[in-house]
Amino acid sequence: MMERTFVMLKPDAVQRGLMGEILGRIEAKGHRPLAIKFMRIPKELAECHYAEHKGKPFFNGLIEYMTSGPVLVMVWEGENAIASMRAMMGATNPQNAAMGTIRGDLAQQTGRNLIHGSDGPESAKREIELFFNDYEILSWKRTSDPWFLE
Ligand code: D4T
Repeated sequence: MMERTFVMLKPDAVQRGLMGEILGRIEAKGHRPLAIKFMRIPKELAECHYAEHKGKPFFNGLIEYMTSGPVLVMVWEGENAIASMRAMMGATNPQNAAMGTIRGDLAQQTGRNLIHGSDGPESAKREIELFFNDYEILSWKRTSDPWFLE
């Protein structure tokens, strides 16, 4: 099924110069970018994005980390894009993430795990709407699309 998912390269990915490496993996997989924005997340937006974790012991540290520098927020479209992105990312704790995944190959700990991807259709919709206006999201096809999906 064709799906859209929200993906964020967190401040450590930007600071470590890993944007190109990670974007390259998503592109090479065959997903299609619909929106890409480089931004600094206001504290209120970070708290809203992670509202489900409010009150947990790691919440304040998480908000501090997510607002500590610029991030790259994106909408990607592709076949089963939500589960596919989660699989490419690997487990939340990089120590448990399989080699070959972004976190397994490139990260060390949960509090510095490089990337966020929506965990289901509802969160994808909610997160896309939280970070993007409709006019920022492009509908387009790539000439290479048929080489990924016939
Ligand atoms: P995100 O949402 O950042 O893609 O991560 P996940 O979807 O993989 O994992 P999550 O929602 O359970 O956690 C959100 C965010 O909180 C940080 N975190 C999480 C943390 O610092 N300590 C913890 O114990 C947990 C569970 C990392 C990701």
